[in-house]
Amino acid sequence: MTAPESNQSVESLKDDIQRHVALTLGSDPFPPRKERYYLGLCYSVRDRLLGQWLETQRSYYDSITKRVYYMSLEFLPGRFLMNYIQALGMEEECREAVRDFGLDLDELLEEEWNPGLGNGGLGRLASCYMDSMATCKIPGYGYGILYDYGIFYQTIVNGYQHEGCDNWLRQDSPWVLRRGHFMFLINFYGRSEAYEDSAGHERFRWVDTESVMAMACDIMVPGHQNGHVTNMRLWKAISTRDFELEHFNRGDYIGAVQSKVESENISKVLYPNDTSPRGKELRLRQQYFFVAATFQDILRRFRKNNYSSFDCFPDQVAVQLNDTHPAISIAELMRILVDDEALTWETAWTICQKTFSYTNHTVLPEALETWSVELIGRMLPRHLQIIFEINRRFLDDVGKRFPGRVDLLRSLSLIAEDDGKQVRMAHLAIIGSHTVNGVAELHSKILKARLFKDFDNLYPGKFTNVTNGITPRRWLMQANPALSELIGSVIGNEWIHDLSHLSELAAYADDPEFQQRWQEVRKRNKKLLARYVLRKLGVGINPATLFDMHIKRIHEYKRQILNVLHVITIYNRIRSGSVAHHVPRTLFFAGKAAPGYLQAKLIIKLINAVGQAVNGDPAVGNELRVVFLPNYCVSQAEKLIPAADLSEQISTAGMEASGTGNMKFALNGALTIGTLDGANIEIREVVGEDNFFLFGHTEEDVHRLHSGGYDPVQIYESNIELKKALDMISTGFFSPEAPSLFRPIVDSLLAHGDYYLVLADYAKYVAEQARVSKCYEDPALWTRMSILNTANMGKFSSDRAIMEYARNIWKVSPLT
Ligand code: GFP
Ligand code: GFP
Repeated sequence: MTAPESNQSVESLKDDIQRHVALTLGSDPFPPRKERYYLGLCYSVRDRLLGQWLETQRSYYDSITKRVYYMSLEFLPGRFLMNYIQALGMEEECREAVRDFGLDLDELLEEEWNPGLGNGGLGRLASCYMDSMATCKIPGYGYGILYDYGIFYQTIVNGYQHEGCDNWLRQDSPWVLRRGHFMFLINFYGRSEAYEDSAGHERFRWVDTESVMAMACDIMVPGHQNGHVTNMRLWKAISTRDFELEHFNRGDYIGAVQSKVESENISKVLYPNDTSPRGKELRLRQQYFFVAATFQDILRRFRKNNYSSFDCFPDQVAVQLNDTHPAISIAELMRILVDDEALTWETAWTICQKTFSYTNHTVLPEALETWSVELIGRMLPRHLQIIFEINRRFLDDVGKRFPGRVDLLRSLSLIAEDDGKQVRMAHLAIIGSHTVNGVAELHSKILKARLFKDFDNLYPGKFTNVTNGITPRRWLMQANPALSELIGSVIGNEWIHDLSHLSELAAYADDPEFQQRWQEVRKRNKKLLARYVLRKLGVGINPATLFDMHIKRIHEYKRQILNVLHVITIYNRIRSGSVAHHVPRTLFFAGKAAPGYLQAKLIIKLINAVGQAVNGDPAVGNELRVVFLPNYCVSQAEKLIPAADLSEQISTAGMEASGTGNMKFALNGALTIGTLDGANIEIREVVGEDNFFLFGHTEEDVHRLHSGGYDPVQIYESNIELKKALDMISTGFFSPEAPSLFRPIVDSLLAHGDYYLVLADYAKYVAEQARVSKCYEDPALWTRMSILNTANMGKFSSDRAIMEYARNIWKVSPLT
């Protein structure tokens, strides 16, 4: 750890904390109060990073380096305070300073609200990547929106999910630096007007627009003890100063103010996913708002370096589109270059294609974004013209290369014609980018072989893979201090910067003394979690049981239902006294269902109903417990994952693009039960077949079964345990007050064809779970497997992923 500099001493920290309590917060420092001292500590830590942040930003200008812009409508950074403290290498000093005031650092940390500015994997990935960009010194920025309301706050009432407002900025955040002087004008609506320029060329301009301002709000993202601090710039919508003329002229003052207030709604709320965004005008406004603001900022920086020509723009700027949410960027950059900068279409297009790259995160058809031509035409009339022109030139080109292939033109077109005219944002992103990547090997293969096959034929080499990664700083060092310390005691701390060093642990996998220390750490983590559950839910759980965790968004493809069927099966076996290899288990579920996704919400109710039946049945005793932890978020994951024995990664093969939760569990020594899906495949490759519980149909099987011949009813009829479990659900065993409550779930499996192949994988899953129990009964074997999981996870560091992006896609090098 770094040696304390003068402002890192305990005494200087203490002075600063009290100074901030008195002079920043205007509070009496005596007696020391937790909430006040928490903020005092935040400001004191922030002070120590700000200098490094400024220095880093200046160094980008000094070295005239190419910069990366990671554009993402979602970020899930988790709490900042401990992350900042560890980045500065000041944990011990902070502990001591607050201890001297009679306070406890771990308690202060709990004061912090989680910024829920994302839905799930995509947003958390963006934050892991920010951490790695800073740690690897890649000159880059994150760009997004500062939502006033993040992902909803979930409570469970009578077993049902309830959604509450997450107004995380209610008390302001010490981490958000509002740049009130830093604003850009963003236009919407109006019309595109043709005119002739002085040379007699036809040109276009966007006129009669409505506008709003985008204000920059910055959050620092520090690298780990390297003095490098990256910026995450999130935009907030602020109304323009001039009143709406129309209202004003009519003397309608309140009307004018109201339309100003409405314009500020743009950055009010994060959209939950899983509900089709189609027709959601505000969502498209958010996308353009953040794109237009970001590009003004990018161009401002580009100009600050005094470039004589835009030809070198792609040598200075790399833009990564995190999914298609920022894909309208492509039309925006074309508009800027052609309309404002008067470049030719061809020059502008070449610059665009050299600037952008696009990451796809899903193959689920309902998640592929489209916007109606009508909506884009109304809100962004000039952009629609540009999109049509991009499409016209593109289809001309395809037509020349493949004459007579009308089917091909239809499948590649930017415009889908079937369901009213729709702009396919993924097609725009593919055509306008130099590189498109999937997020795990299998997923990237599916993109090339199925989803975007025609594009892959057209542009050989454009599609590539970058397997996702997670930051070891947050997901091992910070979340699991006890295990980190144990690891450090045998192999040192280099793994924090280079996760491949974990492989040195393999030598200790069979060492009885090390095994025992490993088990002690795991036991301790389980005890801590049991205490947390007791505090949160008032439910006692036994740390000696196998902790089996399924924590992620609730979605049918993630198959929480398959897990529930296994729970019911075990429950029935216990009741009938026929337990083969049953090891006492505690099942943890956590995750949010999109508010409009009724089936997912019913699954939450079912999990809770099964939990109620199981936990309340005296015949079960301590053999089986089911808990659903409300309001899953980054901080909760940090508490759960270090205490897991078993990680459930059981999506239908081919449907989970990558998964990153799977990596966090394995890194912390949990064993995985999983399908050959997403990054599970690569995890299994590195940890070894013997150290992974595999089951289920492959992606090719799934494809075949979907093409015809799959009969879930026949499986139901022929498997007694399965039939019994399903019958209990459908006849109201778990919902005596409303016997048909869960019928829609059983109907989706039997009457509606079981699209996610739950029944097809049930028997293999239950059998593999029996093998899990059997292995768990042998602590030496289990511990060996657990150590080997952690030891082999080096590949899944987000540092590795970021360096792949940097080298192969962005063509940038780390600052020295
Ligand atoms: C950044 C910071 C500024 C700082 C400069 C240093 O500016 O506060 O003065 O770097 O040159 F925001 P931009 O990179 O945003 O221009
Ligand atoms: C999506 C995919 C995941 C993938 C992440 C990050 O997550 O498989 O790991 O993106 O690439 F589904 P969600 O945002 O949908 O949770």
